[in-house]
Amino acid sequence: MRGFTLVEIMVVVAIIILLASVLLVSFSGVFSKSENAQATATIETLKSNIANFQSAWGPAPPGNLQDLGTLVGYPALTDPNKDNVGIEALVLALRSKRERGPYLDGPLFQDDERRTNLDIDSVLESACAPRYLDIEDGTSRELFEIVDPWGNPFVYIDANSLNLGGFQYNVTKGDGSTVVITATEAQDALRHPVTGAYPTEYALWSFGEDGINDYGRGDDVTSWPKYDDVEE
Ligand SMILES: [Ca+2]
Ligand SMILES: [Ca+2]
Ligand SMILES: [Ca+2]
Repeated sequence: MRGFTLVEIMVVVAIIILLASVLLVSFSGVFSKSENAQATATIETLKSNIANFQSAWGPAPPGNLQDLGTLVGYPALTDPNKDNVGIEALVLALRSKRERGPYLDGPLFQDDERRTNLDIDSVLESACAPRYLDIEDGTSRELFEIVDPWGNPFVYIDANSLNLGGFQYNVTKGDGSTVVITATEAQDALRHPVTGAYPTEYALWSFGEDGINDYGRGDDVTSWPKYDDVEE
């Protein structure tokens, strides 16, 4: 009986490597699909929370603390820093108990994996009083962000902020780096290539798996129907 030749062994090893890599690729496809599905699910939850806020307040939640302060009758409210402004204002507005709030999904708010505070900031205690923001007693005054499955905060911009000349802020990514979001760039990217319309009242998106801000294009996960299959 003869043994295997070196060439035969190498062929077998090559086949095993090939099969393993095919399996690995299909598995990672499954993982990225489930992460995309999770990002979509979080956006759908927030959309429904925003709809409840709108039915009580009229407008969509403001996309910065200055505008939120004006809405709740505490005009001195300002963003303590230039990081994560949109999503922080959204989360804070949805936590208000006024009218029929709080509007923010309980399990989402309790989930340490999805609720974080990457820039470690908080809102003034006086603004949390029942006649202003009406944030529940005993809950944190931290300015939280909701993050996507890749650890990056969702980006929120309301129609008013979009139209403020020069409006911009940074998004602190999970890896500590920051990305600048500008209203000017958002206006270009969010405009529908055919109809010229913008997402109604607000836009909420995740940078997607690549962690790069595409303003809702490319692999970003969005609160509005993607424009990718539309001819530009
Ligand atoms: Ca901040
Ligand atoms: Ca924060
Ligand atoms: Ca992206």
